[in-house]
Amino acid sequence: MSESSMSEEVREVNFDGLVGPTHNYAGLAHGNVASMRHGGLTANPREAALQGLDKMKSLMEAGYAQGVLPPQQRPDLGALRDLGFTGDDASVLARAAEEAPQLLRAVCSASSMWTANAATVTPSADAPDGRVHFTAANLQSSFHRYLEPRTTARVLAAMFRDPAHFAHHPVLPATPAFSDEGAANHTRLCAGSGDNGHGEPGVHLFVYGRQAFGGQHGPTRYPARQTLEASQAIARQHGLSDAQTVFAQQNPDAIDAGVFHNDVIAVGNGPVLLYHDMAFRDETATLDALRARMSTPLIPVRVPSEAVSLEDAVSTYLFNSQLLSNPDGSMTLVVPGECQENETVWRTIQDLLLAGYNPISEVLVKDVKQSMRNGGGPACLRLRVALSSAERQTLGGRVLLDEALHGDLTAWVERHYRDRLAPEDLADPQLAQESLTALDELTQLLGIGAVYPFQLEA
Ligand code: SUG
Repeated sequence: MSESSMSEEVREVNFDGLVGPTHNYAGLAHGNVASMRHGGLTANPREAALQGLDKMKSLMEAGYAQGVLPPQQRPDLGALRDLGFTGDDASVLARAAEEAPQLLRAVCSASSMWTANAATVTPSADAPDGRVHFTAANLQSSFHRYLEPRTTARVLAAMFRDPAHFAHHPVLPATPAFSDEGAANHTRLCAGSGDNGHGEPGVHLFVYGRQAFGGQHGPTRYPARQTLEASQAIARQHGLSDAQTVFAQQNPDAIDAGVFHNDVIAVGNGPVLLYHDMAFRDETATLDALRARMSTPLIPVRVPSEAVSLEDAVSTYLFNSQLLSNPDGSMTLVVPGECQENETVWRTIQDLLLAGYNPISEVLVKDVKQSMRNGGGPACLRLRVALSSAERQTLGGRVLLDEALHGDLTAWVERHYRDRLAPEDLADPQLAQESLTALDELTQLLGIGAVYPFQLEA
């Protein structure tokens, strides 16, 4: 097979996280303005899951390859037991609610829906051994998210299971020096656009918030979640060379304004980097380093603070959009509804992005409000995995969305999910039971085998 026909087969698949049945607003994420603001509200898990499925369906119908990742087992009663709560499930829940309500909220979080934080992925086109490489993120910077990686790694191994095509690396040590939040701080740029674009060799931009060992100062108000040392370790695990990587520090002032991941202030696709002028500590050096490594011209689409303030960027999540390649070389930007509700941001989309000299030619607006209230926009909800058709064919389970799977998942949500979940409902043993029943059925529906602790212990 010629090189070009091989690369033609490569497509980016966006694996969206299915929102779990315990979706709630617990105010757990320090430095994530939306999460801090909405803690204590009553959530609607059913609506959240359906909003996610609706986004997936409309992108699938528009011709983009769409996959799904299952949610996690919540409440995580094993985590409560590890912390000294004993007795049957109902007693563990009751005691946690009484003595440590913040822990109960953490073990109920449906935060695995934000699959941009699930892992960092290197496509086979860039890896020396020609395989797709995965490192599940340790998410050690918050307790509720630290609970995710073990199940995430099992799910990824179940889906990407053929060792001839897929390599899975150990989660980095869960300690502050190697704090890792996955693909939310990793952008792969490459020459190509259009259908075969993702098969071209890529340059990997790793954005870190702080350096564990030395380095320049980080943010002072809110935590920096990604370290340089973590990003470097992932690049090493995946076999990426200096010529393929750029490590850039995030602007600490942006983190202090609520930009807790790089994907809240920048998004890239093909040769395009859409970013806010406050994204990087050293904008010029970052762009120069990318240009020096890319084989075709970088197309920077810079949004200045005068057009969109940092505050508007954070409240509308303009940069947490999905930037998707179309067969004709153009690109579509999938923005959250909040962008349309903000006049300045909407005008910038029309005047600067759509009318500008760049491949972005269309904007799609998706309502993911249930997720947005916890600080998760369209781009947070998906993990990008560029896969050749051979790699797609070896996927385990029924995880690529088609009409039938969408229908089955929608019916599953409607059968099992509550439409109202307040903080005081989290101690309800019935909710824990409902959740296990739903997840057991889901693994059968997806055909991915036993991935949850309750299935493995059985
Ligand atoms: O880690 N929110 C998530 C949002 C993650 C968004 N992901 C990306 N930007 N890629 C977080 O801050 C809030 C949960 C709560 O408060 O109930 C939360 O975990």
